[in-house]
Amino acid sequence: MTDQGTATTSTASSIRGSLTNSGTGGRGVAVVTGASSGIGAASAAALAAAGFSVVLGARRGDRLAEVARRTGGRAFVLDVTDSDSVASLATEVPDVALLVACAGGAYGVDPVAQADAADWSRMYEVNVLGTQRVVRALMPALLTGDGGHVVTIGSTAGHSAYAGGGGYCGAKAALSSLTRALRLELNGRPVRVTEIAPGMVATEEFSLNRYGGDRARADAVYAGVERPLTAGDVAACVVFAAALPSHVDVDLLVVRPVAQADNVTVARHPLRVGE
Ligand code: 8X3
Repeated sequence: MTDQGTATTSTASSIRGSLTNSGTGGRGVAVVTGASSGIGAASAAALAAAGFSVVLGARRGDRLAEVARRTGGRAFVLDVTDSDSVASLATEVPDVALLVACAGGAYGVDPVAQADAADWSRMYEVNVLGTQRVVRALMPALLTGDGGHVVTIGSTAGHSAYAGGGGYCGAKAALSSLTRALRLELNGRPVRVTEIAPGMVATEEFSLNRYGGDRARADAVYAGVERPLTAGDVAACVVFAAALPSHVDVDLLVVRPVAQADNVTVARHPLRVGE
């Protein structure tokens, strides 16, 4: 059973005792970080619809509460860059079936020789260290009961670099390495480890954040592209990997819109049909 329509925002006590795998009767508890928008919010909604009891984590409490209200999950104000915040989440979810580590983002498109190291630090801090903190804190809960599943939201940027992507590609490559190392370290334990690596996804914030709020440059990323991926498309991949039998581990799922052949080969016109 999911708790549709009973969303609450919590920094601590209100979800205690209510979110355990044994208590939900459905697919168990799914924790989604970065859940206040984009792929995280869409994943929370899709997982709730698929029968998970969803805990949504993100920094922006108001926005998070609104998403939780829509999806029927529980909101937990979470900053993955803050170890205390992550530790406090861990005390609230003793049994976790699924962790979707979605908190992340891109900041800047400057070439390596001109980039601001602060942007790179921020990307590494959220995408990589934030994921590591959450995985570490929730691992006991993931190993409880029948075991669990860690899904990291990587990027095609983590698998092939492009000009202007040095910082982001590096951070997502590190996230991919973290994910693969984790799978090796957990071999012999009942925990699946999956990286989902999307290409071009049009969300409300990703490119806007990357271009420092410059709407025109953010929109230009998707100009002319027939149907970039949506957050919901990626969420469907999360549900696909999670819903497979528990002995089936999707190691890496790379997903792009049809109009994108690789990171830099993008058709910016309607797809041609016929001869
Ligand atoms: C987003 C894909 O191509 O903008 O993770 O780096 S890309």
